[in-house]
Amino acid sequence: MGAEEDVGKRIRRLRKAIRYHAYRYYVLDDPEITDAEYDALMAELKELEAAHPELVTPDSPTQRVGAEPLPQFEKVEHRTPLLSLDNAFDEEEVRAWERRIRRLLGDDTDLQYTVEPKIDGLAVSLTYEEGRLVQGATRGNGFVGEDVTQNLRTIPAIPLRIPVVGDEAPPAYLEARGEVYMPRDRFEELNRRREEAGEKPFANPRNAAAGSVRQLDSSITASRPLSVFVYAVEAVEGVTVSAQWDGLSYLQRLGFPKAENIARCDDLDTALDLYRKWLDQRDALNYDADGVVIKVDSFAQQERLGEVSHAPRWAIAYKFPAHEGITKLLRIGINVGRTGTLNPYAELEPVQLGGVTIRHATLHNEADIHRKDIREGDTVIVKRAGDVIPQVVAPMTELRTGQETVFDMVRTCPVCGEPVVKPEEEVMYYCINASCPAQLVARVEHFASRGAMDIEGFGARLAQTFVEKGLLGDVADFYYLKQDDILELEGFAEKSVANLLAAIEASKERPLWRLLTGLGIRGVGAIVAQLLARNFASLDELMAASEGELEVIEGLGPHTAKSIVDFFAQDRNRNLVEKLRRARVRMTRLPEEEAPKEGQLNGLTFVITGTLPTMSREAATELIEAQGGRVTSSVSRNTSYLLVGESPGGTKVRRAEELGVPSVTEEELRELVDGG
Ligand code: 5U1
Repeated sequence: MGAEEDVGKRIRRLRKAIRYHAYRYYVLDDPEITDAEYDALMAELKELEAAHPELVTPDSPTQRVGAEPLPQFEKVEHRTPLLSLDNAFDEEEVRAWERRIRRLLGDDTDLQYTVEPKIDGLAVSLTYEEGRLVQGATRGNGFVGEDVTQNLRTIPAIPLRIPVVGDEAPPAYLEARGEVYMPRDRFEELNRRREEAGEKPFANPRNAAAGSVRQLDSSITASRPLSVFVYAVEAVEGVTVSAQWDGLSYLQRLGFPKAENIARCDDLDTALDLYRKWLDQRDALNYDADGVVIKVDSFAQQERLGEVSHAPRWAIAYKFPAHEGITKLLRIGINVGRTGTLNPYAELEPVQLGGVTIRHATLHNEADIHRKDIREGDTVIVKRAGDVIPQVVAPMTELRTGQETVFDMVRTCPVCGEPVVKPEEEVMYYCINASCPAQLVARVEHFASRGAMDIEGFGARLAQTFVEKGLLGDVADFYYLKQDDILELEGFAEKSVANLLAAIEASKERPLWRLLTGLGIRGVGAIVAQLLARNFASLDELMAASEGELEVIEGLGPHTAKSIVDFFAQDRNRNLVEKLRRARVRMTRLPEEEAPKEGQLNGLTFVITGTLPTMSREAATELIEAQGGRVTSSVSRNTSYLLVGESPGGTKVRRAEELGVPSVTEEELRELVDGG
């Protein structure tokens, strides 16, 4: 098959997919993919058509804007079309936009810009005659929309009558344009209620807003928590408005809701600073915004600039990096975890998400892969938000070529080649070969990690090398390493060997809970290990405990109790403990491990969000716990402080705000500890 034919096929597939998603979005209000993903499909199609103009057809989705209005609503022809916006995805594109408009207006022209959030909702036009709302319409295809007046009348933020302000009568005619949206907190509440009632939850606030406005029964719209943000005076009689900023102020004077933090600025650098500020706050806002809109303020200049193909030259949408994207799943690989779990992961064609290049995503387990019908070779939707591990959300089955392969779980361990097993009640497969090198690498890495024995400078790469070279056959071998053995490894010199041996030596004196964590017993992480150290004075005492004795410890479940007993019942593990003992690794608890801690943070509960400037989460947790505080994963009324780093999670920040939980920075935490 020739390359040309391949391109033709891809173009046809893309068109089919775009039409399908446009229909789901515009007609059914039930999209299956995000705007960003839709944009990505359209961008690919545009690119292919630009490279192969002979393949452009008049019915290609690139050749028209929007989709047909729903047949059930009355149609409304807009007096002036509702335009769309050109997008910019990086600063250079915004600067190129400014250069273009400066060329058109004359290089030395004074320019002012407004910077507004680009709210992810449903575009509407609101028409008032003699101060009364007479028509509310959706955008539709930009030229013809739907008459949704009855529905928009139910939204409290939309004035039904424009009041007389001072001695100023309402304008004889006004058309305002804006975006109907659903505040995030109300959206979450609505979805909770829908799920409780067994109804399908909305995918996101935009779908919820659009679905609510486009209801034939307006009492349904009335029951939905909607709001509006108006961003333009499209037409007004009897009043002169000569700039965007003045238009916004005028609308506010007439009683339309004021959007927060809209600014007017004198240069593009300030506008770009504002973009960065919005981007920083994006997750903490109570509405979904997918970028900012930068507009030339003066209407006279707007008029001179005009528009091209349904988008004004005088405005640009500078989009935020997407949290979701589309890419190709090249291969499904398997990682072997330290307990022998076989963890499937997706190897992806690199894709930018939230400003980070994503090459791998988790696939959880075999059952999940089949439930979502994810196949090797699929075009897939991937998602990454905040500090969450990237995930494959779903395949785009409409883009399948027939070449995709259904995933078949391996029957043998990809590292040691031994057969794998799947306990009946579990979803995971395991390699049960105790000497599997992959498990050993993972166990060694875990033992040395900051959350366990904290052997400084020993990470994943060294774990791999030391196991491969046969220097570590189990975790106790750390304490029997010889200078000369390490010196033979590439990249090591006397100084670095001495540093590593000193770090290993220092780890011998770690608190008991760290050793317990480092052993890698299933179900025993740092928290359980600390609980155990509080209840047992030594490793020997713990090893002698029965399941019954363990089960009665508050906070310890029967599964973990069994797992601990099973672990120490194995000769291999008992031998390991003896080997560690001979190396003089501490096996008794430190006095401070015994009782609940007393400290500056006694009784306080923290939740951590975002990346802290100088500490890892483990280090922050350790610091808090060392001072008697607790760290939990979600914000509640019992949370004392939200410890906030860079790129914090929006839900945690909002919840903390709602509940009045104060936020602290890493620096403030240190002050609490040092100066309290
Ligand atoms: N804030 C804002 N959003 N928004 C969307 N302004 C704005 N302007 C738009 C659109 C589509 O369009 C006009 C510039 C034509």
